[in-house]
Amino acid sequence: MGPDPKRQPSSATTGFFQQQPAPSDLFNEDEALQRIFRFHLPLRTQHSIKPDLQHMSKLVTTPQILAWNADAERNTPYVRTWDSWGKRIDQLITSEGWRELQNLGIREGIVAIGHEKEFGRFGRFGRVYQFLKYHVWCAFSADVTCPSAMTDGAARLLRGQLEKGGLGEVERRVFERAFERLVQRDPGEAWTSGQWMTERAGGSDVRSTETLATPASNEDIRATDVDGNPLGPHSISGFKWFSSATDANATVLLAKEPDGSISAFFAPTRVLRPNSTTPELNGISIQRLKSKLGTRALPTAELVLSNMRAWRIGAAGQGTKEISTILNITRVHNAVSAVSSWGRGLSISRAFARVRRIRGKLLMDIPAHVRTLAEQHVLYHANMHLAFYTVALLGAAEHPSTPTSDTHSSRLLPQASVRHLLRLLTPLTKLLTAKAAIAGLQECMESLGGVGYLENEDVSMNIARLYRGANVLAIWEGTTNVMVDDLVRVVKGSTGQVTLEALAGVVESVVVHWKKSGQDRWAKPVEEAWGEVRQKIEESSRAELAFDGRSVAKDLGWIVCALCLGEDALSDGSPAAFEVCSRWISSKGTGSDLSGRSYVRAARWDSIIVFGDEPVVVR
Ligand code: UCC
Ligand code: FAD
Repeated sequence: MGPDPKRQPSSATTGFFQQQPAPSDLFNEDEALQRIFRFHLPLRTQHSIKPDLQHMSKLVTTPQILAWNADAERNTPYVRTWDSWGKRIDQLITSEGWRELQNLGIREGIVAIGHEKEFGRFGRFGRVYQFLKYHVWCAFSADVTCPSAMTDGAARLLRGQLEKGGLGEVERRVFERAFERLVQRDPGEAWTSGQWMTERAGGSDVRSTETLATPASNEDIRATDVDGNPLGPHSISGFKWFSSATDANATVLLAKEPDGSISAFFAPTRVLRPNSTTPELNGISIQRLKSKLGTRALPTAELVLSNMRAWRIGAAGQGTKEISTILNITRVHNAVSAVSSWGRGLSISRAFARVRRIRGKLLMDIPAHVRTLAEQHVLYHANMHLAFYTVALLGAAEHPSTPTSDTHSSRLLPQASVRHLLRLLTPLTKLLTAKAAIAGLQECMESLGGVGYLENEDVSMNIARLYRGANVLAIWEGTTNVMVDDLVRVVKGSTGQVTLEALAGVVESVVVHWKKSGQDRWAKPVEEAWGEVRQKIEESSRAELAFDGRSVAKDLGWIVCALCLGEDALSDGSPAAFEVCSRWISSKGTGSDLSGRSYVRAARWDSIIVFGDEPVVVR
């Protein structure tokens, strides 16, 4: 049908239409990501993995992937509780988009890269590779990255149990098979895992867990898991208040022992009853799905457990300690999710500024607009470094035999200290990146004006969706104050002094390097701030420190980001990287330009930070 001839043309149908912004692919365009890639990886690894990162970066914005994202967001999950014959089935229905994206993540090795032997040649760099790819993927994944994070954590936990040894033969077989499936790249074979900790009485405080584990009775002994392995000897009954991996094939969960202590358990979610070839739920029923602000494609449920058969993981009563292996992995995923969503938001902001005109000028030529973006980019660079420093520490801690001396980041990774630094930085990074990304995505929305607030059908341009989703990053996997509490647990715990010494060693070695390179203006404030925060930590009681913990976390985060930004800038002498580092340090982490340069010069630097184009003038 052509236009209605009776209708008069009006400005609703003619006149100005905004040219659509076109963000280019993230891996090539995101300067912070590019710098991280070069900073944390030796050249030979860069060459090996670059084609895969470029492939992923192009793939995520292809029409098919965007359509799956739109489908997953539009067709949210629901539960078919009963079948037509009145039988309770609790069938979780997810969209095609969700399932396809989950399969894509599996095929692309989003979990596997961190574990698989093929990538053993990357040693400690496997984790950096994994999370660079994850960064490119996350904003286009409709949050299938949530189950993949928990799957990664579960794989790490089971691998640790297998390495430790001491398992019974059947248990070992079950854990080995589960591990193989969790790190699979074939979606037909792969498993995802959940992490069921939270109950009504407490998510932060899991000591109030009510779900109970008792020895299983003999009558169920003949049921098996889907691989024909026997089920575990524990029977778990109770209620889980939040489960985000409701479609998972397995789960790691907490339950109370008869003596009241808390243990961790592993269970398949589906089992085969005797004489049946149709898998059934392993004593799980879905009470309802949660209605949420964001992460709408993700099926988060309340689960009733009734005689769920499970294997205990580790020693009885050590559940919190055992499951913290998962927490420490998922918190790293959380941090990279935060910077990934924010990075995508900024790429949309940049693209919009290139096409939107105000008073006849492109936004990218309006200094006040670019100044706001420049401030955001400084914060983003700093938080990217924080996230990927933690990732690099994770890789180094998991591969103690691979040397840490062949990258630009080596001063930050003294082999003997990586374990302690990782333990300290994991909660710190989780809490700071989540908060920064939420605030940052708000700025990204605002930078697009009214369009930024819209639930754009084209998910590649929908910042509102990213913003809604990001808000959970400060809540799940431990709230901000719980991360502060964990930080205090580390610095005031039995290895607190060793940890502070480890960080002191890095500060000292970096500061010496900076002074030798003529960067006293960075060295002095960082040295001073470290001295003050260390004194505060050492002189405060645990309670005092927890009370004022957010400010301690902020100070520590500022120092760590400064160390990374400075080392990175010195690695290649990039003027833009020098400027970012100087702004971070002089503004005490607000990202503002306090150089007092003339308006024209300052605006030129803002533009370089946001849009690149290095100037001839150096330092
Ligand atoms: O939210 C969830 C899933 C959401 C979806 C996942 C998405 C992933 C991101 C991807 C984005 C797309 S699952 C639920 C998450 N729940 C939490 O994070 C719980 C928050 N609460 C805590 O973190 C608490 O700090 C607890 C529960 C871990 C600690 O409680 P307690 O009972 O007070 O613990 P204790 O007694 O202080 O610690 C018990 C032991 C101690 O060791 P020992 O006995 O040797 O002294 C602690 O040092 O556990 C040790 N421990 C740890 N060890 C505690 N936390 C840790 C840790 N993080 N690392 C190592
Ligand atoms: P509470 O623990 O009651 O916290 C309430 C407030 O008290 C918070 O502000 C908190 O910061 C504060 N607080 C608590 N302890 C301290 C302290 N020591 N010091 C200072 N302040 C403190 N859980 C799972 O187990 N598996 C899942 O798959 C899962 N998926 C989720 C998905 C979504 C979308 C959401 C929103 C949550 C999910 N959760 C899941 C639950 C999540 O991990 C918890 O909500 C979170 O850990 C907080 O626990 P809570 O809700 O009981 O809040």
